[in-house]
Amino acid sequence: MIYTITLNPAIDRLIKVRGSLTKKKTNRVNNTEFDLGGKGLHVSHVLTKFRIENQALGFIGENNLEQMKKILEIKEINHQLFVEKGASTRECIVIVDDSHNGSMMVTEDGFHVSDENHQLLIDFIQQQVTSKDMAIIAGSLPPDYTLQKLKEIMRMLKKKGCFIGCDLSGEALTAAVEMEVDFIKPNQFEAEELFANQESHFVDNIRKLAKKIAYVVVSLGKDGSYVVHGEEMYRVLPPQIKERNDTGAGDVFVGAFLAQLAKGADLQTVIRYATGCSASKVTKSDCTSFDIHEAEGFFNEITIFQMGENQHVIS
Ligand code: TA6
Repeated sequence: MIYTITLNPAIDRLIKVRGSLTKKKTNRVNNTEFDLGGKGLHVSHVLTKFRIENQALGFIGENNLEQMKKILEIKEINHQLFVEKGASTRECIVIVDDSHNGSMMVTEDGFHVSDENHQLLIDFIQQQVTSKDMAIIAGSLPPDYTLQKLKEIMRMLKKKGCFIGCDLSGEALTAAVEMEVDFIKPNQFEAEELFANQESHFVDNIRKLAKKIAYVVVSLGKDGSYVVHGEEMYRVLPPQIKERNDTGAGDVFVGAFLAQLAKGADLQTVIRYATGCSASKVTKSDCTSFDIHEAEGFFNEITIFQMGENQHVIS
């Protein structure tokens, strides 16, 4: 079982505007849709598409419970989300326009999670998670949710001996690194922040991280990624595609990566699926859709370059 943990879930309000989104201009809306939001929930959606048994854990607001439940049902998300009374699940506004030049995301903070609900999550992990499972904690922390609480979750998962992945940023990412989790996926800026006090070269710093963390991915958006596992380090170049909405591409990458790891695929296959699925996601206009067959069709267009002494292009 793979457990995804979304501490700060969201409903994505996808707004499509006509022409190019421009400041100081009246931007006219073509269409508005609601989609699943929150990084761990997105990962669950990907795992479900790969038919990997998974359960989404986290919290959900009482006030717009029905709307969120409907979205979870449409996306076939198996979940155990603890309901926060009197709270509303936040909205993340995602704006796309006709320029095919990236989406814009404006997100609310989210709701305060009570100590009782935090404890319910801890108890659930204690009772259900086993060493054979995988867990991925993804997305921002809710307001006032302390680093201590996040560390408590990580400690409980560590105690269980399961594989732990984290798609976190800032202090939460630092905590994940200190805890020596098994997988992280910072983007370039998050990684630079992490290496702020280190003098060595960016690539050497990534290599160093991989001495403590089994799988380190640094995503570079359109420019692909670095992937390091033990002594193996790869620079991955994605296929060239026509971009429609890049929101959620990182979550699809993480979901496909974990799905392939869970299936026992070799690292290069893992990288191909993660990169291909994420590219497929970017060609779609909503925040979650991607196509596994389309991703497989991209495999020949993905370049995987092995770095180090024995540098060579693998495909
Ligand atoms: O990665 C995209 C996304 O999952 C959006 O769908 C949106 O809900 C957002 O991230 C939430 O990110 P955050 O870091 O605030 O948890």
